[in-house]
Amino acid sequence: MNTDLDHYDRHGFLVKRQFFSQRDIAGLKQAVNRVHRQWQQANAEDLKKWQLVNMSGLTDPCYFDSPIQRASFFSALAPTALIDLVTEVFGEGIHFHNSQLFFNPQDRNKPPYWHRDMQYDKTPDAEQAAELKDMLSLHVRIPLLAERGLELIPGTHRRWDTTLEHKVRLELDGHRNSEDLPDSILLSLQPGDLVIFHAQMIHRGNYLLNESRLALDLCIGKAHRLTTAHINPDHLPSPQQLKQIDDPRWYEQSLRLVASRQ
Ligand SMILES: O=C(O)CCC(=O)C(=O)O
Repeated sequence: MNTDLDHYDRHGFLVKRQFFSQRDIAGLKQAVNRVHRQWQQANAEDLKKWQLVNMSGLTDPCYFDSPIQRASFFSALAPTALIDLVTEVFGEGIHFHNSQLFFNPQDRNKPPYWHRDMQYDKTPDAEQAAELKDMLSLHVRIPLLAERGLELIPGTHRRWDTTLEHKVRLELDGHRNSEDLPDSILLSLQPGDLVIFHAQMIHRGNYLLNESRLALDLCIGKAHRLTTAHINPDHLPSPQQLKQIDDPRWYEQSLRLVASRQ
């Protein structure tokens, strides 16, 4: 069996050390910083009021001066080596869903929160549990700064919660979602490292251990009725723009899914 797939199947994540060159990371960091600065200016009040820890939709046209600048960002997010790795491990039919950036809250003492991504949708918990084995929703994590910033509970991509996890994650019976949970691991990552993990496994950030944090995250996956509806066409290239993207495979698949919704 493919060792990456074997690791992922057992634990719900895989880490590829120094998958990206420092040159790739420098290019991504420059492009991401440009978007992030614009977003920070537009969201200064909310950043403080809500102590925000992430932004999403970095590919939105509002952040780019020209279609070619945007196309080159799409190319940088999904290089051929990354698409090939993901295809080798998870098979064909992967689409790009969205992009995010995780950073420290202004108040670093804000407690991080354990969650499974879809708990913030309206889908009942029991339905999410039932669908777990049929869903492939992945985070592709690309730290742009060294961090100890991501905590995961291995194995929770294929089993539902223990009683304690359930109470902590959903803050039941007086529990807080920031309480420590058993069997978690905290990843130490360097720029160049790549992490791929299941969006529905139990995970949280860590803001205290990182002086500053800039963790780029791509959401990708295979079509599923609970997730495909949330793809935002504004964050995808136009069909004409595909020609300007070095390796458009993930974006072609997203556009196909969006077209099939109509
Ligand atoms: O890295 C983090 O801060 C948390 C990550 C997270 O919540 C997510 O990827 O959904």
